[in-house]
Amino acid sequence: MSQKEELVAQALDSFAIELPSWGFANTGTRFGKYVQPEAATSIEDKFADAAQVHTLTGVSPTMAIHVLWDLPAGLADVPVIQKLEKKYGIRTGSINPNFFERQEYKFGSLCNPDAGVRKTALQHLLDSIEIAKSLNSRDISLWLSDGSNYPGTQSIRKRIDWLMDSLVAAHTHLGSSQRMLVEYKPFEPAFYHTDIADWGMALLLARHAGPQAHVLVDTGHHYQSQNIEQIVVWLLREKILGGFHFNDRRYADDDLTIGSMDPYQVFRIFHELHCDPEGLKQTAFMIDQSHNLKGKLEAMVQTVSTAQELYAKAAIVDRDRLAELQDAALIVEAEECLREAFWYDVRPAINAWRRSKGLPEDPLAALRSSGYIERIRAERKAQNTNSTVSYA
Ligand code: PSV
Ligand code: MN
Repeated sequence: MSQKEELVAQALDSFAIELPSWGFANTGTRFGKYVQPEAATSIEDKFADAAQVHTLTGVSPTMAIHVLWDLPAGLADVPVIQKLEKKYGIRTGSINPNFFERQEYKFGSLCNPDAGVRKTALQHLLDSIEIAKSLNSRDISLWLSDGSNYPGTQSIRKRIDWLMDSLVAAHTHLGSSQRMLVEYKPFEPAFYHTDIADWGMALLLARHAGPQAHVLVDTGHHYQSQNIEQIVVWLLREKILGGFHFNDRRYADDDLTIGSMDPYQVFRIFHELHCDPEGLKQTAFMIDQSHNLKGKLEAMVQTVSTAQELYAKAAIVDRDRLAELQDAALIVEAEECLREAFWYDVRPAINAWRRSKGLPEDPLAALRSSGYIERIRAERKAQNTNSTVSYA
């Protein structure tokens, strides 16, 4: 094995990426809904689909769960999930409370000016922590749609205090090995201000909440051309990076497959993570994509494979040499050193790694020839054509 092949194999051995339950169900855009007959229609379907992706890729043993969508009865649904975990060999990953679908949340959840609504939202967060405890889930991943659409309509200042208070209160309920991940997003659905708009706000909130709170970076939640790897470096340096929601974007939160627009960006993020092995160990990789045009399973398999490729490329950067070149300000050589890893074709080494694990060399082709999609299409078709579409 060449040194590069060894580095690729080593990197892949410790790489895992979490699948989102919402990525398997039918979802819509604001304008149209294109129903996929094979989409998951129940939490059991989602577990089955996640298991299929994991069988083909070997690196996605956990599935993130959205509380309201997947556990409509809350804690009472935990035994259902536990049964499915056993049946399909997939563990529950991060628990995502839902702060945006109740009618009361029109003007916010944890930041709502109405103390009663804030209490309801906090209770939901505490229930989600209990759900996570019963399912042995480490991460409770928070994304709020809170914000406002027009200047002057809400007190940004008061809302910070309300949010801080809730996060501090919730933090005291975390189990000793649990984490609270704080996700930021600059806009949508709120268009004037969102209460956690960027990584600075998420960082301050997490710091204030307590030592088990970390920042979650969703790659789609940045302004155009923002340098995400620089944010990653800062968060790593502050030991507060908790994880990623991976997707790609061209305009905003487009939910495109990872690296489909800018693979070099994802490579640079992974490179910065490889530069900090301790930080890397603490960082959860999760997919946050919901596809309307691509087949849902195909998109997931494509995403997992692409993530592996970009992670492996970043693993073979000659970091010692790069550091020397940077220190000597040999800028062309330094840039070429980084680019050399990016352009190196890691696919043969990944194929060899897959062979050694008894996995198909081409998971996408294996999915297509497995007959799985045809089977679920036949089984779920009737229900999908009659069902309503949920949004994600
Ligand atoms: C919001 O855009 C978000 O990124 C949050 O992580 C949600 O939980 C997820 O998408 C829902 O699709
Ligand atoms: Mn997200």
